[in-house]
Amino acid sequence: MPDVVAIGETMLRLSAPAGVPLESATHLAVHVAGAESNVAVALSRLKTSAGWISRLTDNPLGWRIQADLRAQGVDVSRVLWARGDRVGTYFVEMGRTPRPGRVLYDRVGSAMAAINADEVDWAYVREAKAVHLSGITPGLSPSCRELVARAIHEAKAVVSFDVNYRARLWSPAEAAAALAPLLSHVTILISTAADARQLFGIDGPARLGAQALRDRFHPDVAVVTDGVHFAAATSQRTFERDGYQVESIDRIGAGDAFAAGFLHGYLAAGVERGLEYGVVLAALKHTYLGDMVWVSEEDVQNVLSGQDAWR
Ligand code: KDG
Repeated sequence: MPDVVAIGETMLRLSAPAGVPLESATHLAVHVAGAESNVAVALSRLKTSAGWISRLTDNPLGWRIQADLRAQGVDVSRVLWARGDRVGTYFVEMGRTPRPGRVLYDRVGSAMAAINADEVDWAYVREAKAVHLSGITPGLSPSCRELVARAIHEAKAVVSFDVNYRARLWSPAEAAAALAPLLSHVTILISTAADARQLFGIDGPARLGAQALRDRFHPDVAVVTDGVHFAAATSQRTFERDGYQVESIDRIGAGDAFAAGFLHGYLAAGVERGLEYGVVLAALKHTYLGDMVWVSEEDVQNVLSGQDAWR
């Protein structure tokens, strides 16, 4: 049984090459992309075993997702398979300062949106040391909302929850109303400073944001990130950590990399180690195209020691 079980939707991400607008792209790169499976992949690469639960369509697009996650060592044995429905996709146009990137979802009616919580192997979830969820899933459909509530209820150990607000799914008010009752049952609550502000009106520096989130929802640990620049985590004590300078190729998935690093470090040695690994993984993710961070323990140690890997 894996140490961590992540639950959520994974799509195929179709990206135009950097500098090419979607409206004129002649080819699109295909990447397997899902906030929770990104976390499972990074954990697995760091040797924290991970499983992923979702619902996929039984066709070549679903098989592609299964194959890529399995290739990263993620246990996909509990994925539910649909005959109909479809695999969600999304299109990405890469931004370059000062032009923002563009994301177009095509995921309504996906196999995951129609998941039935009664079909999930909850015994598998109960045996994990941690369950990782995100605020994307409850925004997908009523049955996904039920699934997340059930997962929190069934989990016997750590529940890690990344707020992950997605404006293309719902409004801040809708998201806040749906997430608030769930957040008061999680162990680790992770949010960007922007999401904490938009959804919960929590403003100010990451340290105060983390404290305010903990006061509001009472998780064991509240973590607030400010892009790659800074992160703070509050439990009995508050820890802070500066991020690393990055040469960014692709920022999508950096928040998931942070969550994976945090969870990996937290499970091994507590909050401070979690923060340390979180900021390293977020920085490393920026250097890879696609959603996944192709990290190894050696990469983490190189960043932590300021080593140039060529030496
Ligand atoms: O964090 C990256 C993910 O958000 C992205 O790959 C797509 O999971 C996704 C979503 O639902 O937005």
